[in-house]
Amino acid sequence: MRSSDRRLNALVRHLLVGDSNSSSSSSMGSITDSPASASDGRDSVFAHVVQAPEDPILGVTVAYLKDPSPIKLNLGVGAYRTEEGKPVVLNAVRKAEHQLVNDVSRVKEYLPIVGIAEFNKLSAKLILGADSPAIQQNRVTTVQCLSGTGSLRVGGEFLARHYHERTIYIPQPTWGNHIKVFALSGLTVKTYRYYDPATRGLNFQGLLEDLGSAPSGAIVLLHACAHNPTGVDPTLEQWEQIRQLIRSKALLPFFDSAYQGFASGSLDADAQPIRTFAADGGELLVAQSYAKNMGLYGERVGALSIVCKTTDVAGRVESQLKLVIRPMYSNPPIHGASIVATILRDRNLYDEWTVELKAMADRIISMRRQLFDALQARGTPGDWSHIIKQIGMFTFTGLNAEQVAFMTGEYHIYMTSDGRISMAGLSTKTVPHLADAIHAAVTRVF
Ligand code: PLA
Repeated sequence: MRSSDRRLNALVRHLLVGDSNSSSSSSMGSITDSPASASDGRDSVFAHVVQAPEDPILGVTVAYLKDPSPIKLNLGVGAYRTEEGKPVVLNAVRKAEHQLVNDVSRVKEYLPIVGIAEFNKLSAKLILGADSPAIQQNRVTTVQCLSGTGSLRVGGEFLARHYHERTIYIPQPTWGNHIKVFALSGLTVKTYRYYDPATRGLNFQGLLEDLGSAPSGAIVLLHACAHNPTGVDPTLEQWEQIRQLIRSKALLPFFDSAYQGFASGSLDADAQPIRTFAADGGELLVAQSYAKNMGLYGERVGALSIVCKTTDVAGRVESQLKLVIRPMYSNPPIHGASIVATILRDRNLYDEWTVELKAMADRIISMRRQLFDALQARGTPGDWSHIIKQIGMFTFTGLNAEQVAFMTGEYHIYMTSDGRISMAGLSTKTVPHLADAIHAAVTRVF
């Protein structure tokens, strides 16, 4: 029997039996009157669909929202909060938005497939530097994408279609979504050693060995700064060695820049590794996100830039990026990218933004110090100096999954099961609660 017939029969059977709770169970009811709630689901065409697990990061927020406890604390997703624990909209963003809504000449037409041209130019300048030779020589193509994730995905699909080596090496560990984004783009995902749990620092030797034995031409995903989840970045000297290795083996660097300005508080300092790669004349990709540094999380604003050897190549690459984007989401949304362009083009707004950005980075750094001091004060066993050594939004605490579960169960503290905490979600008021929880976890749960 065909499945449509089965469905029909099931509905008919149901109607004949009747349903006392249903308002439409009269003998005159047609099958289309049948309320959805009347089915037990077995007749659904989707009956075989199994429940998927929550996302390991965004699912933390789902669990947090369900918890009625007044002391609950969400240190899962990397989203900036004020000292009062509130999300912020930056003043520079508010002012830009006012300008935009007051400008009656603005319309809601479709954007071009590659987005707002001015936004793209300004984004390339922001990441590669105002004096970038690659920009001056017109060999960078930039397309507006849906935040960092969308930029990575568009870049991944372009590479899977047009690049000769389809293997991408990602650091171990990395942001969990990288694996899925690149695998679904059509690339083969492999890892390179990055983090050493013993030192809670960089496994530089392992990194060099693994990239050294990667096949020539392989793509290498690099976190531009503020590595997620470890908070461990190479030094500038180590970056230089990485660059030489990558170039000598003709590997293709793909930078993920989700935290420019959030690591050091300086947009230029955080972009330095990318700029040294661009300065050697070689090719690279970079995915930019404005989620964190402009606080535009839900606006989904980002850009993918591909630095090419020549203007001609860049033009052809862009033509192919359009073929990736068009069937995916056709063209990007206007509002968020207009906010970014408004801020980046206006000296005063730009300056105001950089001050606000620095204040966010500084608050995170001060949370590191406060948490470290609080653990010292409690005499919590272990060396916690990595809390102040690591950089960016996250501390990779070294707590194991059982300790994390304990902290959630007993202290209502929500974080990813790998022991990562978002320092940006912490405040002076909540540090003691977190320190108590960590102390209890390491002294009671092994
Ligand atoms: N790349 C890295 C390294 C990230 O950490 C994130 C976000 C992104 C890209 C994507 O950001 P975007 O698409 O919002 O621009 N990571 C967050 C959020 C902050 C998330 O998981 O989506 C995190 O908590 O890890």
